[in-house]
Amino acid sequence: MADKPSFYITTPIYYVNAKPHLGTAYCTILCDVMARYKRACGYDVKFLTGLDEHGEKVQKAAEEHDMTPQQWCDSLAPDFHKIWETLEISNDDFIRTTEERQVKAVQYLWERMREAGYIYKGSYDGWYCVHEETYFTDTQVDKADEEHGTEGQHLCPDCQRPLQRVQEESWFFKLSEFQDRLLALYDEHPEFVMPDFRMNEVRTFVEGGLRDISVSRTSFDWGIPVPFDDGHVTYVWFDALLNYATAVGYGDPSMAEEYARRWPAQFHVVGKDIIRFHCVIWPAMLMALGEALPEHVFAHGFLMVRDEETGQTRKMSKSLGNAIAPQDVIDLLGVEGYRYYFMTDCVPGEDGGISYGRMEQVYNADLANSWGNLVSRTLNMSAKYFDGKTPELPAGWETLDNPLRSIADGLAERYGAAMDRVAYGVAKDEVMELVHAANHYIEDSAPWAIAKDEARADELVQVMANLLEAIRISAHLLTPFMPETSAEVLRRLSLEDEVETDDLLGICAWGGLKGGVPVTKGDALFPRLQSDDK
Ligand code: ME8
Repeated sequence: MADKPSFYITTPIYYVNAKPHLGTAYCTILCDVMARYKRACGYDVKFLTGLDEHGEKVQKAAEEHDMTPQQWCDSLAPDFHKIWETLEISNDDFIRTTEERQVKAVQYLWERMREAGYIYKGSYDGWYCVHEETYFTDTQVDKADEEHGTEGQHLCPDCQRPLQRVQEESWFFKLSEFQDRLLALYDEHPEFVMPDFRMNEVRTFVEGGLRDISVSRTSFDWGIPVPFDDGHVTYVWFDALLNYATAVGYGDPSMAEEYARRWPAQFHVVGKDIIRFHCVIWPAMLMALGEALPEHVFAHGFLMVRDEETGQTRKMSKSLGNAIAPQDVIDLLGVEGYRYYFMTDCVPGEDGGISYGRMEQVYNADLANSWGNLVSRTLNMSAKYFDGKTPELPAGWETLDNPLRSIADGLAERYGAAMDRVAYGVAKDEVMELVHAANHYIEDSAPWAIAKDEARADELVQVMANLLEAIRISAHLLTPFMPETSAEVLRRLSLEDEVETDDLLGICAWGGLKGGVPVTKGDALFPRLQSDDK
């Protein structure tokens, strides 16, 4: 492992105040696809997800359920583990901020911050939104009140829920000292914020001036104690952001080697709602600590529900009655169809308009009619014409020109370039070009006609080999999206030893098919959906 380059990718740690939903699943699958792709490219991947368990919001939710905050967190954590397992999430670690490792790391952070002189004690007087766990200034609140016409009631600029006035003694982090260094970071590393259009938002915010932020609370106690000040607990974001470093051993001498190898992270994937925390506060915290900065923060858009009649999109919410539960989508599309739809039909950086109609359309067109159909027709023909096997392959079969080989040449590289910039839809289009071409090739070459003519036996071998090889390569490239069906396709071609690869480029070179080995026809991979199935 140690000789492979490290690739460290993280999801946000989700609040335990609610069960996992389509949005949290979207972000987690997005990371999973990248993690699987990078593993297949030979990286030693660490993929982290977890739960954000402290803060007032969690404390309140626990009180409402007559539980202690820890009991409340413990009661919800299994739901996350369960849904991630169902959705084939291949995370290597799962952090909960109530774990000992996080408590120790946060307390270490406090000591380092104090030594470095980047915190001081003061008093906070301003607005707080418990739902967003975010502070707001009078100016921000006034502006939002004006915009939303809230008639004297002060509402959260982000979520429009009523705000609290907070007046308490607090420790502050000197964020204001980092404006220049943050702007220099954005100039020198424009790829720090992805996609690039999100950078403007971050830059404008920082250019507007930064205030020191309150990083401890005294009015409730569900948080990590500040080690040198009784009665103060850590502000939930000051705690939460550190999880990414904790999980690779920040502040733990017994993990020094791991930390040196893993940190900084290559990718923090987050929703667009929390980029300020990740692109402003987090790098400033790391600068204060003298730690390296993550390479990329990728901000994905929000899932919006598209009304099939009007075509309009709206935020998904329980109160609007348009919320879709992950299980509803799994019931309709299966897990792999679910992953494929969200990862290839929603553009990761933008808001995605989702609808059941579109899900069904994508599933039927791409998976049932194209990919599934290609596999089933080709494997059936191979089994029929070659006695349950793939054809014996004559030397040099892979050197002959044909329309599929010309698409497959350089395909893994084109696909990889798209995957690296999280353009999953573009990567999928590259693979689907080969799949569609293979379906056309079946029609054009009509193997059933060739099979009737003994004089054309060599031609039949070549045509079937080309088709099977196109399937083998497509299965590999679709693996990050649909790991189980791809593995199944490879097994049906007696290529089980290829399922786990760390040389995606090498394995996708034209000509890797095994000749004369059993093929399994198997059930349809993606049975066609009829509209009334949902
Ligand atoms: O913010 N569409 O946790 P959170 C797409 N604990 N993604 C969505 C979404 C939607 N409609 N709704 C939520 C927190 N998400 C903090 C994070 S990290 C150190 C601390 C996803 O449970 C999206 O990725 O509110 C968003 O950023 C995340 O869930 C917020 O999860």
